[in-house]
Amino acid sequence: MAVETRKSTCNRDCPDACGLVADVENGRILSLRGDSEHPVTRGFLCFRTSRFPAMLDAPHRLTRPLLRRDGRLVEVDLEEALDVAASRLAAIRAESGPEAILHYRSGGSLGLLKGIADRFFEALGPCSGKIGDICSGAGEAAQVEDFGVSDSNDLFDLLEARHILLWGKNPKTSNTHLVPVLRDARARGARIHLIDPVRHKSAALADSVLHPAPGGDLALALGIGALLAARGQIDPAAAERCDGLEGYLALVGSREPAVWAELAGVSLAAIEELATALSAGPTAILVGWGMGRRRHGGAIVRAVDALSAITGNLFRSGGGCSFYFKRRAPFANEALSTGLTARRLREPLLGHDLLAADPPVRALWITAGNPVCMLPDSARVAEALEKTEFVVVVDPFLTDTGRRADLVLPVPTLLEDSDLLPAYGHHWIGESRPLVPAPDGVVHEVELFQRLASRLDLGDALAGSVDEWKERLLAPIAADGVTLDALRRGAVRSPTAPKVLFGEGRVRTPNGRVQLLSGVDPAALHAPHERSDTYPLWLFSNSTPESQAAQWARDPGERLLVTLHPDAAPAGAADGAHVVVESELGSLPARLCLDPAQRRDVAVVPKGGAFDRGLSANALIEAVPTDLGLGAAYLDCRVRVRLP
Ligand SMILES: Nc1nc2c(c(=O)[nH]1)N[C@H]1C(S)=C(S)[C@@H](COP(=O)(O)OP(=O)(O)OC[C@H]3O[C@@H](n4cnc5c(=O)[nH]c(N)nc54)[C@H](O)[C@@H]3O)O[C@H]1N2
Ligand SMILES: Nc1nc2c(c(=O)[nH]1)N[C@H]1C(S)=C(S)[C@@H](COP(=O)(O)OP(=O)(O)OC[C@H]3O[C@@H](n4cnc5c(=O)[nH]c(N)nc54)[C@H](O)[C@@H]3O)O[C@H]1N2
Ligand code: SF4
Ligand SMILES: [Mo]
Repeated sequence: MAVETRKSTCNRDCPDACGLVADVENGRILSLRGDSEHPVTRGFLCFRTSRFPAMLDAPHRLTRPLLRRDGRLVEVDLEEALDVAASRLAAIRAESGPEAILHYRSGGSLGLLKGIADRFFEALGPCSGKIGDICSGAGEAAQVEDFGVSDSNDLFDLLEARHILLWGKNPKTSNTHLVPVLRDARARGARIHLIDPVRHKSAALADSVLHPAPGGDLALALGIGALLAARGQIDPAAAERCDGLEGYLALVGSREPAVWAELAGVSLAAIEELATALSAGPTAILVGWGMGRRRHGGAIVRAVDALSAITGNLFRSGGGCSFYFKRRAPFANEALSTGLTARRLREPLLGHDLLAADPPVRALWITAGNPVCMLPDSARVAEALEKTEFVVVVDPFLTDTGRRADLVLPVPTLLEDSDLLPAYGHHWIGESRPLVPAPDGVVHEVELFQRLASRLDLGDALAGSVDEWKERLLAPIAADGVTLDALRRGAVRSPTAPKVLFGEGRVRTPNGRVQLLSGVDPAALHAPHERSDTYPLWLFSNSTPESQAAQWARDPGERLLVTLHPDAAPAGAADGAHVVVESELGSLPARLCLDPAQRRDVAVVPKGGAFDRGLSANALIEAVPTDLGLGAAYLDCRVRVRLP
């Protein structure tokens, strides 16, 4: 059989939404690479997705539904699985109302059509859902408060920047296709400043690297503001473009820059350097998602936003304060979901809220997520699932969450998918189409929910082919040329995204003015320096190139890998030693990696790993919400590392 070249788009929870190109023979992928015609992908893929074809045959790949019988998960056919799902959902709804059914959907696929699950549970009830966002909740809420929207200048507008602040960001690992753009900007003369308590690979991209105290960024940003004010470097237009300038200036002026520097755990010279970078713009700030995952994460992002606004960089080409690309903006999202729910449980406290729910949640439906590994206080999440009467998990693979289900329904993987993929790291829209067919009996999620809907007499609420659903979502931009035909020729830039987001000098708040931060919780400033002799280290659970959250592209090993400065390691423990990482919540066996480039108060582990194998950092992390947006404060976790 001839070798055919096919194209698709990666649907992973990643900012890049890469164009994929595969050579396919006889329904098998011979090679997978990045699309060289895609302006952002530029012909390469990340470690984890370039190795994904091997996952199609992995032992935990699901090709048939699993149903719990006599305590064990056994394979059944799809008809039987859907009959069981429909009859249990119908019975629970009849007895306890749709409120007793909770639908939890995470970002395992960023395809818009995965929202068909939301539509199903709206039509069935509305049923219960979640509120909050463990990924970007605090940062997004902060930007919406300040700017009325969380969106970005065009990605390639970075080429106009003279300075770029990578604030809590590790693009070499988690936003790989930003790297060539940063290199190009640097070749055109931009200086890159990296601000992160952890030393990581992206330091190689930067002209200057600063390692502030964990969570010290609030003091750092306020200190930079104080220095800009003292130097008379506030943009004259700021008074007109911002509300609350007086309050902001009073806040930053409440301490000397040197005092802010000390609170941030940096030198005064470091604050001076960043203030100079911001006043010698255009200066772009790229705000990482990690910083928001702290108790005061919202305040931190607001303090960073303020720097961009008061220096005028926010409104300039080559400037901007980018946290997120508002990927859903151009679509008819209401065709899929109106967001109706019976009640909402808090995502960062899901384990707690499930156990405490009154009336109880009797059926829990989990789509595209692995909460047992990825939500904080994972032992409690696992307990909550085990205590729930009927748990359904929809996933291409068997995960720790699936192992606790009563029913597991397989779906296509990213190489077999068909969907629309706008990105959260640039403004190009891609379409995914199967590079290879899904295994026999594994159907698209649209069809899966349609078959369930017909068993539950939901009428035509979900009716339409996959392509018809795509066309409905594209309706508002079809006249601008974003059609399925166009997408099949290559990714198309969103016609609604301007090159410079706030180029007219106004933001999207009701009065068009930036809402500046003008007060902070004093506790937020002292948190970084709170000394704890019992738990002296801050646990960073950061992205690693080898995995997408809990989905590993290679075996993660027998033990959690923990990286420490040699001075922070237990006395006598050598590189590779077996150690134990302990928090107030739990402890995990680990393997030590010594790195003299790290701060002495940090411990770095991978962000996601298997809970049942003792590899999930979330067994150590308390479930605490962030100050804004109901995110999870994953990074405010203190640990100690000791010998076993
Ligand atoms: N390889 C890979 N790529 C991924 C993912 C993955 O799991 N693996 N996940 C994807 C997902 S879901 C998302 S949301 C994005 C994640 O995007 P990010 O959350 O930006 O990803 P990380 O690379 O973990 O980077 C977080 C960085 O924030 C830093 N940080 C933490 N606390 C602070 C602080 O107080 N101050 C400062 N200045 N920095 C701090 C951490 O040290 C770390 O370097 O990436 C996506 N890309
Ligand atoms: N300690 C710590 N915990 C964290 C973070 C951290 O930085 N530190 N980061 C947080 C962040 S940013 C995020 S986004 C979350 C991620 O949390 P999750 O989204 O729960 O993480 P994943 O392990 O990626 O789980 C996604 C699942 O979706 C499945 N999947 C893939 N494609 C499809 C599909 O098309 N349909 C369906 N139904 N399923 C599919 C995958 O096989 C996988 O099992 O984790 C959070 N947890
Ligand atoms: S995971 Fe991200 S970087 Fe990797 S192929 Fe997919 S979109 Fe590209
Ligand atoms: Mo995320």
